Amino acid sequence: MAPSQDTPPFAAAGSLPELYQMLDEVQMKNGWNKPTPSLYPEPKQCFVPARWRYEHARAALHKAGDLVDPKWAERRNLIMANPIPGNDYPTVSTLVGAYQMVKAGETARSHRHSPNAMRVVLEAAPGTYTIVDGVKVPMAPGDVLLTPNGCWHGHSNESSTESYWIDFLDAPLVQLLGPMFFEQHPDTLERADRVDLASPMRFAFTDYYPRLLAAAEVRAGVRALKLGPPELRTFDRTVLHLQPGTRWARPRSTINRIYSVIRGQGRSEFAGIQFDWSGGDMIAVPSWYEHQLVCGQEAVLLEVSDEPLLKMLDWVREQTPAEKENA
Ligand code: GTQ
Repeated sequence: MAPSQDTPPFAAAGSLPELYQMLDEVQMKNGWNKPTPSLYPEPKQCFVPARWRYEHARAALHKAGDLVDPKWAERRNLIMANPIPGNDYPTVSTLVGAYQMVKAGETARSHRHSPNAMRVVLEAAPGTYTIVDGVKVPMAPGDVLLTPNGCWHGHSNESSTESYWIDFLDAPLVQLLGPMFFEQHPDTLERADRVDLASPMRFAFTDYYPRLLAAAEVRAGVRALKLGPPELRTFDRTVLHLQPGTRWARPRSTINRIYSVIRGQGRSEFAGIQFDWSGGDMIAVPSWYEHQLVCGQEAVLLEVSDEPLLKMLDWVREQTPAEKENA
């Protein structure tokens, strides 16, 4: 093939640096001398373990109640951005967690988006609802609610006290892959005439908690109950009951996790750092961090993880004891 006029004079390159310079002209990079390898022996730890205090979020959101009006703000929420330089959004690579508050008598307008969302309720008096596709779904403390990809959802606090909860979304994954869509509801707050106590979008605390306590299998002092169906394709939810005196070691895993504390208190221990936690706190455990869950008295945690996504792709892997030994 005869070189055309816009082919750099590769044949005349006298050295590799000269070749690289010519490659620049045609927007190509050599793959044999990359400054950072594209493939590496095990997962990088790009994100760090972190803990956020509900006490801090609550006080900040209470003040934001004076300063942030849902007439102009889409949501009154606080993002638990993983504390690595330059990051302002993901909590772990695929997921984001946020605290949200809706004042007594207030609504947060309806919208729909391609990210899947889920909430766990921290404080809400009767009369607090998420409106999902035109149906009022009650929000009570400990309840877990789903708003899958494309479902209209808004919030309405018809009680006389502030309602607080945690939102989980797979928006960081959607940002990475590209298929982001977001739309406001034409009616601002979607009309809803019906309350559905048995909505499939709601895992009521009063329903799952007794089932969790009755779970037959106890591993290292921990009972686990996966909530669903319905399921989301990208992340799942498991409630954990930690018996008094639990010390549960979880190996390095490719799964990204966010824990939130439903009841009780305890500690998450990582190599080099540990975080105490109590009701409403959030803990990020990005992929490939070994950790231990420790509690003196009993505790209930909600574990949110991207395991379904990784499973779908055949990328779930844990470090084995032998691999740990040789590391
Ligand atoms: O309440 O619908 O924290 O759509 C982020 C996106 C909350 C919500 C967030 C959302 C919501």
